[in-house]
Amino acid sequence: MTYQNLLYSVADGIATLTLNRPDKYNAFTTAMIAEAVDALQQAASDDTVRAIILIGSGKAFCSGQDLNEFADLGPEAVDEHLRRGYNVLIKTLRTIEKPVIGAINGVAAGAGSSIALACDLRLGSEQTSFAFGAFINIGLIPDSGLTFTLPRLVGMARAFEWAILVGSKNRVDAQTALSAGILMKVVPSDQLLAETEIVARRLAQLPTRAIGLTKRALNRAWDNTLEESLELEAQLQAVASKSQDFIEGVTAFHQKREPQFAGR
Ligand code: LHQ
Repeated sequence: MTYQNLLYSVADGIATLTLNRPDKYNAFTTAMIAEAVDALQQAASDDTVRAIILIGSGKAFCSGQDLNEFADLGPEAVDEHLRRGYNVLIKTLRTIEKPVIGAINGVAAGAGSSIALACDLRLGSEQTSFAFGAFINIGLIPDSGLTFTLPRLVGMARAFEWAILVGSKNRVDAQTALSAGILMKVVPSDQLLAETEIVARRLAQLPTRAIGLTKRALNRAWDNTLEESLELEAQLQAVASKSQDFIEGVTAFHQKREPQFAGR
C-alpha cells in the first residue's frame, strides 16, 4: 500500500510511523486509519523491526477524527465507522507483540488522545497536551478505547474528570501527564524524536519475543484473577524459555558479559 496520509520508515530495528496531515493537526480520515493499520501490520510482520515509534508531523500529535469528513459520514454510520476503523487500529496497537512508543509532539485530542494511550510508552515535550474531553465538547462519548485505557492508567475519579471537564481549551499539560504517569519523560521539543529514538533503540536491543509476551500478559492484567494470571505466566514463560534470547541471556550471565539479543 502506498501512503498518502502518513510516512513510514525503518532504520536500525525501529519503524517510525509519522501521521502526516499537519494542516489538519493530523486528524484521521477513513483512508488514514486504513493506512495506519497497514503500516502497523507491516511493522509487526517485519522481523527486522523490534520497536515502533508513532509521532505526528508539524505542531500536533493528532486531533482525532477529521470533523470535515465526519460531517459527510452521517450519524447512522458512526458505529460501523468505529468498528471498521478506530477499533481495528486500537486492537492492532494493543496486540502487536513489539513495543510501541508514542512521541506526543503536540496536542492529542479525541481519538488522537485514545491512540496516544494505546501506545505502550509515551514521551512528551512542553508542547504536549491531551484533550480527552474533545469528545464531550462536541456531544460525543470517549471512544477508540479511552473508556478502557484512561481509568486503567489514571484511576476512575481522574478518568471521569479528564473525560468530562478537560476539553480542547483547558487541556492536560505535559507536567500533569508526567505526574499522572501517562508520560514516561518530558524533554525539550527539539529533542523529542531523538530522545524517543534512544528509548526505542534500547527496546530494540532487548529480547523482543519476551517483550511481546509481557505485553500480552499485561493486556490481561486487569481482567484476570490471580489464578488466571499465574496460569498465563506459566504458559507464556514456557514460550519465552524456548527462545534463542533466553539461551543468550543465560549464557551471557555465566560468561559475565552483556547479552546480545537477536529478538528471536
Ligand atoms: C482539524 C481538526 C479536526 C479537522 C484541528 N478535524 N480539522 C470518530 C468517528 C466517529 C465518531 C465519533 O468519534 C470519533 C473520534 C473523535 O476523535 S471525535 C473528536 C474529534 N476531534 C475534535 O473534536 C478536536 C477538534 N479540534 C480541536 O478541538 C482543536 O483544533 C485542538 C484542541 C486539537 C487544537 O486547537 P488549536 O491549537 O487552537 O488549533 P486550531 O483549532 O486552530 O486547529 C489548527 C488547524 O487544524 C485548523 O485548521 P485551519 O485551516 O483553521 O488552520 C483546524 O480546523 C484543524 N483541525 N482539529 N479534528
